[in-house]
Amino acid sequence: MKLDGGWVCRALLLSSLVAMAAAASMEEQPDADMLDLDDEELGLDEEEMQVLMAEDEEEEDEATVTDEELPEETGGKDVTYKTPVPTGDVYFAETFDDGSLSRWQQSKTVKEDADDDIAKYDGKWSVEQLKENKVPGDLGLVLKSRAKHHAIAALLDKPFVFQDEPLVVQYEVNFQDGIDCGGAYIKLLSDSGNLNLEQFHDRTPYTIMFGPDKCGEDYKLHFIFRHRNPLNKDVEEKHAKRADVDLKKFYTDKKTHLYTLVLNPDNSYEMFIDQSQVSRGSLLEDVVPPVNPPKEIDDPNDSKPEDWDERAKIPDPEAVKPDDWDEDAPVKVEDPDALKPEGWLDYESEFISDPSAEKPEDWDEEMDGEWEAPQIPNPACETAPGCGLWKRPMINNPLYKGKWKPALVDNPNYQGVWKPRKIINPEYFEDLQPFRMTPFRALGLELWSMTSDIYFDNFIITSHKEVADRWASDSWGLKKLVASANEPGIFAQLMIAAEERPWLWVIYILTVGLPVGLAVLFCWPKVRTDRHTAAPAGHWKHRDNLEGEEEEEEEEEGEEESKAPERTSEDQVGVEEEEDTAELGSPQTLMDATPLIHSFTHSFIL
Ligand SMILES: [Ca+2]
Repeated sequence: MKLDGGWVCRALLLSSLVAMAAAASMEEQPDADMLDLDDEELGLDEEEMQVLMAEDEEEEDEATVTDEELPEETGGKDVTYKTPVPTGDVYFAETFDDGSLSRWQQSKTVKEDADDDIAKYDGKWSVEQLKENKVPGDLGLVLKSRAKHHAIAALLDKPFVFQDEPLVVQYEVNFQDGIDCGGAYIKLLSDSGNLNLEQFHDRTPYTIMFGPDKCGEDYKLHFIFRHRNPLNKDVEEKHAKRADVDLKKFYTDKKTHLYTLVLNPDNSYEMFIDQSQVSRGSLLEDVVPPVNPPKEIDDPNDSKPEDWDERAKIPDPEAVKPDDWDEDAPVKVEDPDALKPEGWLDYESEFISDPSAEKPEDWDEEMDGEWEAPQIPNPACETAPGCGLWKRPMINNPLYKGKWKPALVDNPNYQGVWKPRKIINPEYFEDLQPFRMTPFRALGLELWSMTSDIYFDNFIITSHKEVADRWASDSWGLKKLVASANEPGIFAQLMIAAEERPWLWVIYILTVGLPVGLAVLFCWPKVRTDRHTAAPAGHWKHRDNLEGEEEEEEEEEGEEESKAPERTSEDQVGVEEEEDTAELGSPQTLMDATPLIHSFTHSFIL
């Protein structure tokens, strides 16, 4: 028993130390990640590193202050921001870093079918820095109003025409105040000839709608395109299937996320968040409703014939009710085996007239009728199994069969479930190139939100994914770097997590607290014994010779204490040397080295 206790003690101490060491190493992890990010994602030449300072003095001051704070924020790494420049051909690129909306047009119209007080597109837009994890010099477009309609749009450098080149659309969104109910999607406005950005509203024809949207607990990443029916020229919205990942974290963590849509001339599409693919599919197969209608449809003029037999099974016409089948046999019958309990009082009534009752004095027999005493339970029955006429209890009738029904057999005339015949769909067409959508020539945001301060930045429209990727590493990559550097350590994260989910404390206590607690529980009595032993070395030596019962040990403790002073310091040294030599020997001697472990733990804590 003593031996087991010692090992348990050591195991607990060891597990506690491992847990502490693991926590310590995890705490170092964010720094390591940050450094990796720094090296990989900055990717900027020294010559390129210039701080873009805002033009007016106020902004300049702000940028300077933030810049001074930045080394601390980024763990000592100096992050220098330069407005990104597209590294290839683009249709549109916008950083907002010049602080103006000069190329953007705010809508001056009203939303159709909306209440008068909110119909106007009067939601405010602003160009400003992120509220948290600022990158000095980096500005973005911010939706500023709650519960208002916002609409703003900008013309592309040149219209995008869907031919043989892919379409890559990318931008950043940060729900700085979270998102209650609202969208952060963009619309690529169709090149309709009469496109007027001042009149941009919810019905303005668009070619593609793409981006995050959220209401209630429904987190969406829209990719909708408007397809023109080549026969009747009707336009219909086609919705891509839902993303394969849980989107909630992207919309609620108040970080800047990067949304990318890639459409290819082979009709494949891909969606990325933070450069990780979250959905892919085909415009021909993975959108609802499908681009191409079915070749055949049910004939609307066909109807089921009256004599169509859809019964797969029918009652067996050959079956005959067996002669001994008694449909009238009752469900329950009296139990013929029941016996009247002994002592049953056949001639006593269950209730009798109350003998103590008296006719009230004011009883008027003419008015009230003849007086009768009230009925009470018969006292004679209280001690008997029963009174009055004994009846047999009812049981299930073993002869009961109920109504006879013939068994079901396969219907020889079964014709299957009726379906209308198919005819060629008069509206059938086959568009094998849904990628070739209506050209677009403006990018617009037409949004309603119950939460303000939605931040947008770094819109880019190009045909080259690598251009968008490079653009992202020069812009969003820096935002990510700063945000990562400002991440709380693992300890703080655990505390934050526990604030939201108090049950996590149970896990923490089990993983760290319990081993420590048990270690103290198991080891404490030994420590106390060790401490009040005057000559530890002699004591260890003595205990080596013990076979192990605690009672014996306690009994002999007094003797040890009286013997101990007789030992010389040299004796003790000699014994200690012996102990050191023997320390790696048997488990017993290992157990006896507990003070060493205590000493080690003590110095670790210090
Ligand atoms: Ca920017």
